[in-house]
Amino acid sequence: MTSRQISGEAQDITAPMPASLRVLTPSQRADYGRDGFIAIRGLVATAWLERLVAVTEEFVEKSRALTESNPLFDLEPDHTAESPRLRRLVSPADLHETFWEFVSQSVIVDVVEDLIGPDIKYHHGKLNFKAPRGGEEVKWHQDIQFWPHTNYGPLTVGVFLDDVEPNMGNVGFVPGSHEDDLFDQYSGDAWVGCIAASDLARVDVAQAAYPTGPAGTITVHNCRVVHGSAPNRSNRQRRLLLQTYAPADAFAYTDIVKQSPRGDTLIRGEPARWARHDPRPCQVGPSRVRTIFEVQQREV
Ligand SMILES: O=C(O)CCC(=O)C(=O)O
Repeated sequence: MTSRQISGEAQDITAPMPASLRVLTPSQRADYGRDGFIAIRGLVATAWLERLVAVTEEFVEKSRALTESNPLFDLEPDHTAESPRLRRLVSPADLHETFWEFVSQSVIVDVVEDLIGPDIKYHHGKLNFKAPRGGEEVKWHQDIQFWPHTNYGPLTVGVFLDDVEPNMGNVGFVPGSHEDDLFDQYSGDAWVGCIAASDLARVDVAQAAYPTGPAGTITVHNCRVVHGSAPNRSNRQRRLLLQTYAPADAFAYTDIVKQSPRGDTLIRGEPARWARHDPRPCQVGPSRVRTIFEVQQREV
């Protein structure tokens, strides 16, 4: 497998422009098409944020009883009952109706519709934490190799549950990288879930944008965009609710979310009768992986 995978003509990452947009301005939609990501400050209303934070805190309380990670709770090595330090709550929409209502019915689905059209599948989600003065680095990577699909329409919406300033482990996105190579995220036979240093030399990570904003700010990034995040160097926690959606005509090559009851569910519009294929090859990561933190931190 080589890391240069640009054979075949790319398709648009957006659906055809609808007669009217639900949330985005035409220029935000164009920015997404050009850069592969956008950020919208303070989009999610306070009432929603309060509900999301309240259920998040319920899960943090539950984590106090744990001494090691399990399939739902990914813990930092120094997690304790007195001072819980989570890295991730896996698949929150399967665990609480509030999360499911938010990911399947809120304004963020309208944003997704503006970008990928009216027929939408929820693919999977997670709640990533970065504890104060810690949190793990997430190395530069592209998402689609983790959950390959027949086309590159899938995207991920990140919702800030906290006010995010610089140096809080905010995610950096490399503009335009969705149009470049798809990189090999194996190292030999091992799945490492990140881009090799030798390949990174070809990515202009110095140009990465690191959106900040008040709680309720969202980011939307395409599944090919190179992105990553540093540890949280501040004294405040950074909680980021991430959910991935796919146009109905993007079909997953692996059953990676099949263990999730709500994974790969049509949430809006009609099911597709035809799969749409992007001619560019897609690397296929393993069907069963630990979380990105575990995979990347064990990289040799
Ligand atoms: O939580 C973060 O900082 C980044 C997460 C991320 O990029 C991912 O889970 O793919």
